[in-house]
Amino acid sequence: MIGSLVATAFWAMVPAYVPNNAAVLAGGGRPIDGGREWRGARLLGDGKTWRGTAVGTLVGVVLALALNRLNGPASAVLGVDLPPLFGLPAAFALAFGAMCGDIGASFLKRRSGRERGAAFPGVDQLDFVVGALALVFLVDPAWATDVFTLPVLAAVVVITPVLHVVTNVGAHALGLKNEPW
Ligand code: CTP
Ligand code: MG
Ligand code: K
Repeated sequence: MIGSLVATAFWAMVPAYVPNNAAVLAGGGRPIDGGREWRGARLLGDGKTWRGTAVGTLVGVVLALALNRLNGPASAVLGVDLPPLFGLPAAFALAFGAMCGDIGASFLKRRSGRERGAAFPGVDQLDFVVGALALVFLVDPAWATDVFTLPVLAAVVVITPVLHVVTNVGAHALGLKNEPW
């Protein structure tokens, strides 16, 4: 029961988990805010770039389509009912929504006087989840309500911060990321 909830939550959220990590590897180039400031601080900052956002979104979508091919075999091996296949709109919404949540968090960080790279505990771990879920419920409500029942949402809220901490500490240790958050 718990195992099946965690498997469903994880599977459905992979297209939202990976874009931010892909953006770390792909980042650079022109910042989205073009260097503009608002009320004494950068609108978003140099950490939110067009390239990182585009590559992150693309990687999330491609991954969702790849997961679709593994859905049957993985369900059989794990002995659980994994979520129904990702349609293109749902895949895009999860990936792009995750990037937008992270961008929204940077906006809030700059408004609250946090420099680029500063930690914002709680927000750092869940911004992309809020963005991904909001957009997927908007874009493909039928798929989203089918997959994200209350118990699955609860599982997402529990496993995401754990995964986030583990991947970021790992990426920092490997020298891929400046800060371990
Ligand atoms: N990145 C990017 N575009 C995005 C998100 C991330 O290019 N939309 C890249 C940037 O190189 C960024 C790195 O991934 O520096 C790490 O992402 P993140 O931790 O979200 O950004 P920070 O640099 O910490 O900036 P902020 O304080 O605004 O979160
Ligand atoms: Mg950061
Ligand atoms: K972030």
